[in-house]
Amino acid sequence: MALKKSICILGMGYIGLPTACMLANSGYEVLGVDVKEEIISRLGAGMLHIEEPELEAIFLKAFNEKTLKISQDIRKSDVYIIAVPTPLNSKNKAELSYVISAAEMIKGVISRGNLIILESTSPPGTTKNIVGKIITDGTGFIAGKDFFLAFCPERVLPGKIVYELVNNDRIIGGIDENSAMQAEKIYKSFVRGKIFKTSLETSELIKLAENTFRDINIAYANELSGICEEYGIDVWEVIRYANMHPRVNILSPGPGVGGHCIPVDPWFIIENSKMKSTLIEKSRNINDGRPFVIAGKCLKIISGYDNPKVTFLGFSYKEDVGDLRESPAVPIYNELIKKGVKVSIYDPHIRNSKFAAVELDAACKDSDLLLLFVGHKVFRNIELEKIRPLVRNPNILDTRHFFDRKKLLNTGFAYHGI
Ligand code: SAJ
Repeated sequence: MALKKSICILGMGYIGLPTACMLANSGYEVLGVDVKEEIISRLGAGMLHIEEPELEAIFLKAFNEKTLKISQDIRKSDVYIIAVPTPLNSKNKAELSYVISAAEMIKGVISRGNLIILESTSPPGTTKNIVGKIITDGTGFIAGKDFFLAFCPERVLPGKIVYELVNNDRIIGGIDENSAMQAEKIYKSFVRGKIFKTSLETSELIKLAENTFRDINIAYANELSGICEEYGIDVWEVIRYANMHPRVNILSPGPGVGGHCIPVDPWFIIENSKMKSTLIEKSRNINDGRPFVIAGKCLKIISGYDNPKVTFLGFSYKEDVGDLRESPAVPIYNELIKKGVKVSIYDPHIRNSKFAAVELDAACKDSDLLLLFVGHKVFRNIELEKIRPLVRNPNILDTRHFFDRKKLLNTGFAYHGI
């Protein structure tokens, strides 16, 4: 019997781990590698370290069937997939040190004919000039001749990762056609969406262009909400009806743009570009300013109260996830604390964090303002009539247009929107 092809995935985070499970359940021998000991020991004991719908089932299948193994050390494989973080540094540039150390690890074990795929979102040129170059400098192997090199950006939505990994279309960039074809074979084992092949740099920019489009659109919605407020017009009604036009799709205003991708990727487009993109930068600044606008609104609402208390309903960066990365809730929280406001948090999705939430009743007790920061589905079960007697002053600031204003007024709360 032919030996199964082996794949080593570097980075066992939100993308690397689900991808490892998919491949392990699709006929490959997979080794999941991470440098963090606590991640390795949890996964090695058959326990997840991240919350994501449907992930546990596919992880346990691969883990129990031993097609997915976990290790802190890299091992010789046929294919190497890099899925490590590429955060933003203090100068708004891509921090590529994790990509560099992953490539250094691969350099030590790579053989002729192997395939390397970079999945981490990166500025154009990274796959060839960083990953490819490290391998060539260390081994003399030439990309496209001695080994295959591809970029295949992840495009899945946190909260729907497992579904979207299978069903989304994928873009694959290769240093040459053969590299793209080799990578396509790997993804075809579990992807039901279409797969499109292009050049390395094009695929790198496609990923950034998608998230930047969303950032600019949200910045527009946020700016529109400020303008509507000035005119005394309901921004949600404007957007709802404008979006009925067949060629308009304005996203929603909110308390800011969080997560590890949308607030980061627009900077990757402009970091090496000589053309000054005022649009991309301005949109980033508008969205980064939103938490301060919301904190200002909170302070205005509670301005007449002694020793005020604000209660966050939701604290994660978006609905139905426990992910706190770049959550705009944090700058709002800090701003309120700085102004001497007492703050409590109710977010049933958040665990193991210094912002770990208390129960709903305790969080709302003696509160002067409930700040609906993110509209988790479970919040639909909150009975505001029962919360009303617990609070000191019945105010709600709804940053997501989550509550029905009329129904809310019947519960005795005052409604404040954006
Ligand atoms: N947000 C708004 N208004 C909106 C939509 C979102 O304020 O109308 C805010 C959210 O509350 C959140 C932030 O933007 O704080 C980002 O949320 P998101 O749902 O727009 O995106 P992510 O970061 O969870 O996932 C994005 C997705 N990209 C696109 O939809 C183009 C996903 O497909 C990518 O795979 C992911 O980034 C990534 O990893 O790059």
